Amino acid sequence: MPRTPRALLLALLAAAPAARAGELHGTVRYAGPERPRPERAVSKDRDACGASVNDESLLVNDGRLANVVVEVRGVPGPAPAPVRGALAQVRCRFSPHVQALPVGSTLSVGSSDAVLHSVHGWRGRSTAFNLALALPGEQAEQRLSRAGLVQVRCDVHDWMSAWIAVVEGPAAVTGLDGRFAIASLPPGSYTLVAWHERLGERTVAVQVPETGTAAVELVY
Ligand SMILES: [Cu+2]
Repeated sequence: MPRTPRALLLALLAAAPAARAGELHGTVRYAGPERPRPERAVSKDRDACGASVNDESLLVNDGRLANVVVEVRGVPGPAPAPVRGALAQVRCRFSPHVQALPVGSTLSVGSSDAVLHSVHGWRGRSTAFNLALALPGEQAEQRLSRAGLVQVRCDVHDWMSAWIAVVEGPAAVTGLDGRFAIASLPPGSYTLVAWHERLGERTVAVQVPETGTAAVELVY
């Protein structure tokens, strides 16, 4: 009996294997001797910035470490699609402090402060970009076309610092609870590379199952 195109399509769909994808989730713990740095007094623009700023370079809650970038290396298939990321400036702090964005993403930068900020991106000692925002509500955009770490500083307020990991693989950043999750990974054996601004890099081998989740724990 000849098949109609619709019946043929349904038969093909039934024969196609379901797309398999697993999820990786984990926790980053902190067992090291380093301690958070104390708050520091603000030396200028106190009306807009406040009297003091807390240090965000080492955030530990109950032994769990925030702001760790985790990236899965060696995943086959297309790289993660570019997205639109955001970097805000509120009371002379960058927010978020750490983020991971795929190569080719666009960073949308905004300020709600009535003071001049520069949004100065550094790759090591080289300037990657430098945007000036002088008015509340002002916006600027920056494309992130190269993989690697970018530190963002403000040339006016030396305490302001943020990090952008421009990544080639699936990635996430740990929250205040030290946890992260990366979904839709094809099954396989990969390397998970973790990076923290003060504590450096750790790598761990991970195995993503055909369905379900793999759990991993990292300790600094
Ligand atoms: Cu500033």
